[in-house]
Amino acid sequence: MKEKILKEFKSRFETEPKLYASAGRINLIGEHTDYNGGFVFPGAIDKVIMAAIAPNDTDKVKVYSIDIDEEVEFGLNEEDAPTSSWARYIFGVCREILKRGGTVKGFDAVFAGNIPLGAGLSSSAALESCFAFALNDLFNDNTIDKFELAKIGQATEHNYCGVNCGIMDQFASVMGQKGKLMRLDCRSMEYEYYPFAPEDYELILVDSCVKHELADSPYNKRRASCERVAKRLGLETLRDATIPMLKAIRSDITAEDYFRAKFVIEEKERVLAVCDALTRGDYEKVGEEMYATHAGLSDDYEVSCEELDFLNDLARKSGITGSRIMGGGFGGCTINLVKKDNTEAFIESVKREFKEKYGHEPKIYPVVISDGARKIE
Ligand code: GAF
Repeated sequence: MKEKILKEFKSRFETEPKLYASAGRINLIGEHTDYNGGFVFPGAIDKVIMAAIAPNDTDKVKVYSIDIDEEVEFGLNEEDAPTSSWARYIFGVCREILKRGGTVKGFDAVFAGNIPLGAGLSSSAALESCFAFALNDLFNDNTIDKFELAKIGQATEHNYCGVNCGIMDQFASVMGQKGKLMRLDCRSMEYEYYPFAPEDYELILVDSCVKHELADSPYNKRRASCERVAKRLGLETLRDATIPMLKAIRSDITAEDYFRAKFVIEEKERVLAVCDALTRGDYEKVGEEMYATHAGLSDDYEVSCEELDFLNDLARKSGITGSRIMGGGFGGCTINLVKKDNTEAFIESVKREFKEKYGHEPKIYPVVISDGARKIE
């Protein structure tokens, strides 16, 4: 990918670029908890967005996307927002840096990626993080704190892309470290790295290839439900809510809001249970919690779909340790905790049975926990 990007850059621009990359992410557990002040447990993966970038001594940004085969040019003022959705991520990052008093000048860039789009692996967060990291290096002497780079990506989603997301994806993409998952407390923003290299288990993603699209999706409605319940409870977020508190207001809120909040409260506890289990090396317990998350995401939070439920049932039937829908939902991947001895048989049966039912094989990605945003020398 590096060579392809550099070659493309040379064919379009005269300057000598620097190379940057940032990663997609997985999340072991803790779904839809980030914007509720809860805990998440993500890690960066070995699939990235990579960009070659060089300042161009103008006030214009010129970016070419190799994968989409499109070049977009835009200025750096608010009214210069491009229409192309992928370019809005980059424009948003520039604007958010400028709004914080940082520096962004004109630049030329070429980028490409190998994060499957719409698979729930946060290709958009990787794009934001890659450019935020690069612009911090190129124009700001790396004075913007890394956590702030994640917040810049999140603000880009809110203000330029129509997704009221939490901080998890951008955090994982920027802060990820090889071989380590991270437990992030999305209220205090404190985080801890957890080495994740079980001897007998591995993580496998099964991509249903049902494309998920969070913009204008029910994602924002889920968040609004949670915020309504928190407000009704007199809390800032659902972080301090409990099931008894929720039951006490059940008759005052809609059934839909009740079940959304119930999922979030239970999920918060599951993340803590998984942290505990990991410390003890109890992967069977981790797996149990993953199945419970899936059930909650499907029945109470209603962000699953037929294909993902089918994949989850299949994993359970095949005796797989843990399985659940991963990320925002509405399509994309399941994440599976699989005993290494079972991997081959699981992949074979999941491909066969899914194809029999839906006419095409799901895609399989082994998870390699890797570094987040970085400069490539
Ligand atoms: C999406 C969002 F971008 C994240 O912030 C998070 O809420 C996730 O869905 C669900 O856990 O990836």
